[in-house]
Amino acid sequence: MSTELRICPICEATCGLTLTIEDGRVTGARGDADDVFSAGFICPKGASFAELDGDPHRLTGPLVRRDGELTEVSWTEAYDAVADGLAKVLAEHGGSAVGVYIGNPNAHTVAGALYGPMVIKALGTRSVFSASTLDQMPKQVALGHLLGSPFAFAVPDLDRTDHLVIIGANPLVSNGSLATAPDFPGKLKALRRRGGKLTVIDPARTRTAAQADWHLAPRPGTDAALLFAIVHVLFDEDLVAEGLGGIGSYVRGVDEVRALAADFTPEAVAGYCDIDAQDIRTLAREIAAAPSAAVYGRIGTTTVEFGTVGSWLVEVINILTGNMDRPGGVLFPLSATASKPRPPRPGRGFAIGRWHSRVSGYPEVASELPAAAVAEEIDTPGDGQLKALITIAGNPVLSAPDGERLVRAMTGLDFMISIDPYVNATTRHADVILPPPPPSQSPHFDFVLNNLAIRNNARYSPPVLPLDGRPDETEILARIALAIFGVGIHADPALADEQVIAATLSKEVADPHSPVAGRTVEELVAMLPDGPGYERRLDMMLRVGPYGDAFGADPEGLTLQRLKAAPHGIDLGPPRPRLPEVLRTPSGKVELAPEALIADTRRLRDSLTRRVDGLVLIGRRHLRSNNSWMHLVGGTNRCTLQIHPDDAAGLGLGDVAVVKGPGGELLIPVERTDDIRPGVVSIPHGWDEANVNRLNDGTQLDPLSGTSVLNGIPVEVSAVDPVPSG
Ligand SMILES: Nc1nc2c(c(=O)[nH]1)N[C@H]1C(S)=C(S)[C@@H](COP(=O)(O)OP(=O)(O)OC[C@H]3O[C@@H](n4cnc5c(=O)[nH]c(N)nc54)[C@H](O)[C@@H]3O)O[C@H]1N2
Ligand SMILES: Nc1nc2c(c(=O)[nH]1)N[C@H]1C(S)=C(S)[C@@H](COP(=O)(O)OP(=O)(O)OC[C@H]3O[C@@H](n4cnc5c(=O)[nH]c(N)nc54)[C@H](O)[C@@H]3O)O[C@H]1N2
Ligand code: SF4
Ligand SMILES: [Mo]
Repeated sequence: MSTELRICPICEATCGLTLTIEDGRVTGARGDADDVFSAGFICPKGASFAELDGDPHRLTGPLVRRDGELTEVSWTEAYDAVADGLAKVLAEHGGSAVGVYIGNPNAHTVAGALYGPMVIKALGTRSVFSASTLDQMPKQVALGHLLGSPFAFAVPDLDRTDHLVIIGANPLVSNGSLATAPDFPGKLKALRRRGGKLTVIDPARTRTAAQADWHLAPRPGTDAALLFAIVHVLFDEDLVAEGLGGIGSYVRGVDEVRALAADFTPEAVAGYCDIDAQDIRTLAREIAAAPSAAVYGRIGTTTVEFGTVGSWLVEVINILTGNMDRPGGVLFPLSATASKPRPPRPGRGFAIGRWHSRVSGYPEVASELPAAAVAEEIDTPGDGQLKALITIAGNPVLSAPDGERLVRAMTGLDFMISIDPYVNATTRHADVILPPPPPSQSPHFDFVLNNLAIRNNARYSPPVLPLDGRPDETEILARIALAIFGVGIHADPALADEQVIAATLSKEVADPHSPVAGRTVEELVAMLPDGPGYERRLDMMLRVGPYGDAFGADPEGLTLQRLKAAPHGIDLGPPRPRLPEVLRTPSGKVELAPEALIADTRRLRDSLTRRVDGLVLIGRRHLRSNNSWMHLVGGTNRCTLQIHPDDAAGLGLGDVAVVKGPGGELLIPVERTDDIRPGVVSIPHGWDEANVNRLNDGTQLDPLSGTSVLNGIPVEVSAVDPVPSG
């Protein structure tokens, strides 16, 4: 028996785990007490690492469709099938006829961070879809308009804040998102121990809400109006922070926001949000009065009708109360693989709609089209129709609206590849499934999530166990890219890495502000360690990064070798104020009142008077599951309809109900609970047998971000008659 360290790849908290290894496989997992970032925390999902890693349902080899059936083949045969299938589509229709769907785990794998983009680039396709438009894209669009960069996430300073306002998130279950923080439960307890306050705004009394000092339960989909009313009170009662807490000279548009907020009095929104006007005033005063405060919005504020407006207003409140870019408020992390900050300079700004989707004309957002549009782009004939699809770590049939249409569409494709360890609702329609090895055989570095970490850190896990004769996921994706580039799928995958390294370093040496300005690419390449391409790339990124050794120029600086010598990770300190560095607007300032948001404010104002009757649907997550796939390894979660007992009684529900939405209906067991407010029902997503997203026809999107409305959908619930048993 031995132990090995491995960062958990399951959720955004990135906990360090100590794995027990017996007979060449993982048999247990516990929190690594010496991990510089997570200090021993583990949740039930991480604790099931061994079951997940050794899950017998995981594919061990590739499958290729032969005579209609997915059939086990050798890797060589599978690669040939990929090369042939792609070559046909590319020859007849070009790379633009190939769509790519990027799923959530790409944020958690080395392959997803470094090699998925290569496949997209090779295709040159504009039909890129991802889980982002089922998730956080509204936040990115808001940040893009405000700061000029859709990736400049400001994260709540959980360790130091005096008042944390959580809106539309349940981190005690999700372990946090867009705020990479192990041990959220411990951090919330510490907040209250140091005399801080926790406010939770959520239509359900979640585990997080149950811990709060104050829980407000609005009607789903109304956060933007609620937040606007808080902004209104900040102006109305003269609560805007003097000098905006130090960033005043970097902010323009305050007066425009004041004017926009004029109509959103607490009294005007109270009925719409179903929140007492006085409570809104109190909340605004408390946020303004706290020595520091952080408003943190997640899924419940983004996957809604006014997702981008709501996400914008979260930051507007943080800015107006002087809490942006200061300790205790919200701060911009600086990852070890981010590019080293250059002197502040105006940027090109941010715009959506550089191209539009073919069928519905949806604008491009951050180089993507809405996930809700995949099916129509495949099943609508005409010029530019998608003929092939590559899914990488995604399950859009269950995750996106109207999966049934997507299934029908996929069966009409000329060719489909899925890179996924499981046969599931999506991948079962592929012509080729290429399974990555389990996490124990894969490397780990958080290229994406370190940009969201509440404390800067760098940690690297090499593969814990040797590959059992199969390719790494980085190799699988590199080979697909090489096939598309015309180099050949059986070429050395290292070619792809060396090309990226040469291109990146050429740019660096030519940039006068780079730490390696003026040096030669050859010299730098020669300094990279022998090893897998992903390690060479990681070393390169670290060395030209903010903490790097600048290829020897700063002998104290970070290299992969140093990182490997620190298996529990290297702490890089708390995020420091650095707003001027992240600003990329043409004005070089925070644009507090961007045009696009001003325009959408009108739509919000008009909706305030809309009559609302009937039930609305929201989602929920389970401690022991992850989106559509972790309940595959068992667990105690249940896919039920949660409903307030009064609503259930009023509808005369039995044990099972029929739920009807704009897109379809489903039968589902009923769970009565007063943890959910009347007028609201909840169903978790990701369940094949009761796919909640079939209730959604996919036509309702937040127009600024192309993000599906997944929370706040009107539904009808009725009893099944006669009530079936069980
Ligand atoms: N109604 C409703 N719908 C929702 C949501 C909601 O709250 N309500 N949430 C939305 C959100 S936030 C998200 S992020 C999306 C998720 O949407 P998706 O990303 O489409 O779905 P996941 O269920 O995360 O699917 C992950 C897939 O990756 C595979 N996988 C796991 N590990 C690996 C790996 O290491 N490599 C590869 N190649 N594959 C791997 C799994 O088998 C699975 O097929 O769902 C969205 N859908
Ligand atoms: N255990 C577990 N952890 C996970 C996942 C998982 O499936 N399981 N998924 C991962 C992924 S992909 C993501 S993106 C994150 C998401 O992390 P979170 O954003 O924390 O996700 P949820 O737990 O769905 O919390 C969303 C909350 O919003 C509430 N809500 C719904 N509608 C509204 C509304 O209109 N207004 C307000 N104010 N609240 C609303 C819901 O009741 C719910 O409690 O979690 C990640 N972590
Ligand atoms: S909180 Fe997330 S990263 Fe930490 S052990 Fe659980 S699943 Fe893994
Ligand atoms: Mo997500």
